Amino acid sequence: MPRRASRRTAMAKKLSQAERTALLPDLPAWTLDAARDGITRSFRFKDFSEAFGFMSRVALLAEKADHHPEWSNVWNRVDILLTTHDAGGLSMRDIEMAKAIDAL
Ligand code: H2B
Repeated sequence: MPRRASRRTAMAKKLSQAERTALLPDLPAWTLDAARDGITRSFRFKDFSEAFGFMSRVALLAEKADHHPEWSNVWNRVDILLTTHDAGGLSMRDIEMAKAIDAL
């Protein structure tokens, strides 16, 4: 079994309304995307090099967590959407990834 597959214990579950109400205030920079049932944040950097450096650090976090962002980059801007494909929406894995990204 690949190492990263064994790192996840159970399939993530979508967060309940009560869980969202409790958890989202800790992520004030993130916006709920109702259509995708995920959270989004847009980052701006000095230039492409800074933006891509940030993306490299997020990529390392994502591989380690086996949880990957949907994102796009245009020069100094990085737009990120976090949603859990296995759960079909927002899960604790997205909250944890958003906190890890905020901490970079
Ligand atoms: N990333 C996200 N955002 N959601 C997932 O459900 C997901 C993932 N599942 N990264 C992982 C990979 C899964 O496909 C692999 C096989 O573990």
